[in-house]
Order: sequence, then C-alpha cells, then structure tokens
Amino acid sequence: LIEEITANVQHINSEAGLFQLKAEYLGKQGKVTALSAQLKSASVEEKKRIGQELNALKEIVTKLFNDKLQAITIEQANAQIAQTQYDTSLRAEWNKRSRLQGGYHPLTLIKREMEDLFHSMGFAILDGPFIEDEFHNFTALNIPQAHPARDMQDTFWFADKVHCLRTHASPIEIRAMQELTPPFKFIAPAKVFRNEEIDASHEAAFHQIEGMVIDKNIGVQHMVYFLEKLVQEILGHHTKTRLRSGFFPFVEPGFELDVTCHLCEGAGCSFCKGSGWIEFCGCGLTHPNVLIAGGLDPNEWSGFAFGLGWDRFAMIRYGIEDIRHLQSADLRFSQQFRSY
Ligand code: FA5
Repeated sequence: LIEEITANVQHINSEAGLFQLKAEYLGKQGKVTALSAQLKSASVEEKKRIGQELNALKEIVTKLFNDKLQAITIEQANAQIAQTQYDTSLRAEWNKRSRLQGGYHPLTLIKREMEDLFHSMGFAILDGPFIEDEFHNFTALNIPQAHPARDMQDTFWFADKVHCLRTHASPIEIRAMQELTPPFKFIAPAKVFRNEEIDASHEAAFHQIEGMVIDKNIGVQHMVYFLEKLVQEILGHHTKTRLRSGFFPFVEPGFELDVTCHLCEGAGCSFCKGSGWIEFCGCGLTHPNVLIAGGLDPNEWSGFAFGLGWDRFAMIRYGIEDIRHLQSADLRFSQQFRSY
C-alpha cells in the first residue's frame, strides 16, 4: 500500500489533486481507513498488534502527503516569482511612499535601548498588572496605612478601596521576589497612573522603568556601577552623575540620582532651569522589610532598586520640552524620531 501511495503521490502536481488523493486513502471511505474497520473482527491480541501497525502506516502516509504539499507550495511560489515582471521605474514612486513610513515612538526607542543594555548584563525584562492591590502597591513596600508616602502618590482607587491603578513600577519588585529564586536581576518598563494635575512635566498616565538586583552582599557601590553604566551608555559618556540622599520607604539608604543636563551639558539652560542638573531616578538599597514582604531572608539576601521616569528620560534624551507631546498622537511630533 505504501508503495502504491508513494507512486501515486509522485504523479500529482496540484494541491487539489493531492487533497483528492489524500481523501482516497485517509478519508472516511479511504483505503487506509477501511483497514481500521476490518479490525473489529480481530482478536484482542491481534487488535493490539495490527492497531499499532495501522497507526504507523497512517503516520507514514500523512507525512508523504504533507511533504508533497510543501513541495507543491514551494514550486507554486517559485513559479509566481519567475513570472513576475519587475518595473524598475517604480523606484521613484517607492521613494515618495517612504516619506509616509512610520517610525518608533521615543518611549519605544528608550525601552529598546534599555532592554538591549540590561539584557546584555544578564537582567530579565518583567512587567506586572496595571491593577494592583494595596499590599503590592503600598504595604509590602514598607508604606504603612497612615504613612504620608501614600499621599505622595495620588492614587486612583477602585470602589473596593483595596485595588488601585498602580502608582509606580515598584510593586513589580514584590511580585519578582515572590516568583523568582534569588539571585536575580531585572528591569521592568511599566505604565503607571496618578491622579495628578497635568502640566509640561506631569501626566496622569505616565511611564516608569524599575530595576532591581537581589544577591548576596549588595552595596551602594553595585548600584552606582549599574546606574552609571546606564547613564553613560544611553545618555552618553560625557554625562556626569551625582547622588543626593532621598527618601523612599522601600529603600534604606535612599538616594536621588541627578545627571548633567543633556542640552547644555551642565552649563545651565531653560530645560534644567539654570541648574545644569536634572533629576534622573530614585534609588537605594532594598529595605529589609521589603525583602521580608517578598519572602526573602534579609540576613541572607540584599539588593538595590531604582525607578526612573521613562517619559522624563525620553525628554532628556531627545530634548523634548513638554511631556504632553508624548501622548499627543501628533504625527508632526512622531515623525521627528523617524531617523533614530
Ligand atoms: C517612585 O515612584 C519610586 N517608586 C521610584 C523608586 C524605585 C525609588 C526604586 C527608589 C527605588 P517617584 O514618585 O519619585 O518615585 O517617581 C519616579 C519618577 O517618575 C520621577 O523621578 C519622575 O521622573 C517620574 N514621575 C513622577 N510623577 C510623574 C508624573 N506625574 N508624570 C511624569 N513623570 C512622573
């Protein structure tokens, strides 16, 4: 039977013909199917042996048909390519159209650069849910109920007063600690939401990139190494950094990292309000309470985390003066980034 089918398949050169032939063997009334029907009258022992042989036969036959189908498809595509006449005068038309081609949004450009850089240093790329619960967004991050830090981040609460739109990317730290086995390191680009008044540097739906490293004996020096690497690789090697002490309940000690203004290189301009410096990110060593909330023993594990304003990062990188451009969907804005 296999020889018969092989010979028949070889003579077919159209898809329709192949499907017809397939039905003749594998269809309801097909020859191979008919063999299975004969099994009914066999003994149990024989049923087992012949059944196995029949399955092997079906597999061989199916493969014969699939291989032939692939060969026919390739042949058809090649024939079509050979028949196509190329009109080289279309080049001018194509150029006209290329002017209408899209480009990547600045936030996407930043995300890609960040992911490439951190991926190359062994970081995973994570995300978490937009809708968080109070535990992940606040409590596990060492922000107790009555803590003023809850007011620092005006929250969009759901009616149950337990769930909210995540106000920052830090709850992803808790989810990572709960799910991954240390040591680990990750970055997490995330959309976040705060009930804030919108102006040139504030949006209500904006973006942050969180980063975290959990390992043994992590100190501020490790954090500085990775943050300097990030600034130099993405903003340029001439960019200087400075660390100021800053308060975030989930890190101790906590810092703010500033970078020299990309536009005036530290001399002072309207973009950096004359100071020459721009706030770049919050960072610090992970607070022991946060490690405990994530299920890790602070006597064994330590870590650092940073959280940067992704929109503000794009603004610094590309000299964008108003954050509202980023979500304006205005093509005149987006088209300026086509060459990046
Ligand atoms: C945080 O949200 C902390 N989770 C960051 C952090 C992570 C600190 C890990 C330490 C360790 P903060 O509220 O400062 O921190 O926000 C971080 C950044 O988000 C700011 O520096 C700013 O660049 C950006 N940002 C804050 N509010 C807005 C807004 N309304 N619109 C646009 N960007 C904003």
